Amino acid sequence: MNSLLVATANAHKTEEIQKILGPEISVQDLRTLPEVGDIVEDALTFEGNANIKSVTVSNLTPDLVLSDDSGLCVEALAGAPGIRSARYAGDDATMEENKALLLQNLKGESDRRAAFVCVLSVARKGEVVATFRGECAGKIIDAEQGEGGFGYDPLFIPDGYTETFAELPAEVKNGISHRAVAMQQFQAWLSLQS
Ligand code: ITT
Repeated sequence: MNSLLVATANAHKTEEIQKILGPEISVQDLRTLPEVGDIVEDALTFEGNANIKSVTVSNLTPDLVLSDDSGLCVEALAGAPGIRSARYAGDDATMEENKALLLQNLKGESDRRAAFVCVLSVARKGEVVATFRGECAGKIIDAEQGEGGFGYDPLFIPDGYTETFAELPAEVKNGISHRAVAMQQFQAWLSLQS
C-alpha cells in the first residue's frame, strides 16, 4: 500500500499519522473528499465514533479507510472531557475555551492524573474490519507550556517526562503518544494483510 485515506478533518492528526507511517505511505484526509461534509459523531464511546467516521467515508470510496477518534480523560473529572474533548466548552467552542474550562474545573484539585486515548478504526466498503486502541498516561498542569502539538498538548505532561507534549519534540510525542501506540498496532495488522 502506498497511500492511505484517513477520515479526519483535523490536519494535526493527518500530520502526526504521516510522520508515524513515514514517507513510503502518502496520507490523504478529508480535504481530498469535500463531498463528505460534517459527520455526526453521536456514539457514546471512542470506538463507536471512530467506527461512524470510518464506515461513513468507506461507503464513498473503494479504498481502505482509517479513522481516529481521540480525547483526553481526566481522573478527577470522571473521565471528562473524554469523547467530548473537541467540544468540551460547547458545540462551537474553540480549543482556547476548552482548555480554559478544563483548568477551571481542575482548580484546587490535587489529583492531576489523566490519559490521552486514541481509537483507530479501519473500514472497507462500509464494514469495520479492525479497531485499535492506544493510551498515554500523564498529568495536567496548571498553565499552558509550549507551542508545539495541538489541542490539549500544552497542558499535558506524559509520565516519565518533565515537559508537555507541546514542548517535547514532535518525534518524541509521535513515539509515545496514544496515537503512536494505536498506530503501531495498525501497522502490525497492515503488515499481515496481503
Ligand atoms: P475528526 O473527527 O475530523 O478526526 P476532531 O478534532 O473533531 O477531528 P475528535 O472528534 O477525535 O477529532 O476529537 C479529538 C479532540 O481531542 C481534539 O480536537 C483535541 O482537542 C483532543 N486530542 C486528541 N488527540 C490529541 C493530541 O494528540 N493532543 C492534544 N489533544 C488531542
